[in-house]
Amino acid sequence: MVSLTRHIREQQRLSPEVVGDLSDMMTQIALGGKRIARDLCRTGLTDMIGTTGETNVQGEQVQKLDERANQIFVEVFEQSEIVRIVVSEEMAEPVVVPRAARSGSYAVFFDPLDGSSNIDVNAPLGSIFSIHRLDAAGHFLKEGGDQLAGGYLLYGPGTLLVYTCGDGVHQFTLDPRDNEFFLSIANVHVPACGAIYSVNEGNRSKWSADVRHVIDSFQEVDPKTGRLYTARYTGCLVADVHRILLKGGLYLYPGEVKKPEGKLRLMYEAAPLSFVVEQAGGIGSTGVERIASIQPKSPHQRVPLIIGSRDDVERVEQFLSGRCRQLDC
Ligand code: AHM
Ligand code: MG
Repeated sequence: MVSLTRHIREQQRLSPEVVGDLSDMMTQIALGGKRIARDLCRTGLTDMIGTTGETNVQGEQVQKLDERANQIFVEVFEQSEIVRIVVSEEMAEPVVVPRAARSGSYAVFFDPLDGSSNIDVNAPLGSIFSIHRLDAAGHFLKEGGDQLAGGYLLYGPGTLLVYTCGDGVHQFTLDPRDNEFFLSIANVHVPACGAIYSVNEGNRSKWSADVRHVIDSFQEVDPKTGRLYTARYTGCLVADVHRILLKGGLYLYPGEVKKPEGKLRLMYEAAPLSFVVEQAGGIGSTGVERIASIQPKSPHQRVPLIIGSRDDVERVEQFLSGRCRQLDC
């Protein structure tokens, strides 16, 4: 049994000093995940269902559990002497951690509870994290390709932690008997193509003709291969992308005619999930450019996301970027 701590300590690609820092930060993230998982186990028995009455920086209703999960992560990072900046979906402004205001050399971005519409119905939820090193000037808004580590927790029937620090993707499972994460899949590889597509088809009337054409193509039998896709959509990005990571296929949250930037956030949704999927051999794209090379302009910036198996995403990219007007090329 390989614990998360031991796995990080054995990372060869990073310097011993960075390995020590990463181990500390991942221990804190794992602690936050354990606390959230424990709260979620008691859904319906506490007064944590429903909204707080507040609206967050995204203009979305804040659920009580969104607020609780955010508080849990902020508390675990308040103990840190190395994380200087914390950015969360639930907080309008980046927060400076007092203990690390001078010494800290990292910024952590997180979505404390992803898939909030699933809270009331006991369906899967996630937490997403992304770690960047600050540069000499203390800048923390960097492109996805600059991440030191990224990953997510998935709260389903079991609790999983999936992370990469640029040397493959590794899945850990929380063993409730020991309250410890143990390695359950090393070096995850996303199949080069798959037969699952994951998109909210209720948004069809908001899409451009090109996006509609792409989605329609999943409902046709591929004349060359005979492949027919099947649809899966949970409403939780982490759960849907995790399925794609293990089984292949693609997840799409495209831009809309009146909202070309789409819904999902670059720094704590699209970039860390793209880091994971690309480390597993897949692609994270907006449809016209790779997520990893986008220069962020603001902490809560949104981007369209098309992510998953290499061949499936490339096929869509080639069509949407105008490089090929045939979807089967
Ligand atoms: P959230 O972080 O506020 O929960 O929003 C992100 C979620 C994703 O988990 C999910 O894929 C998507 O939004 C669902 O949006 P929609 O209901 O528009 O399909
Ligand atoms: Mg989210």
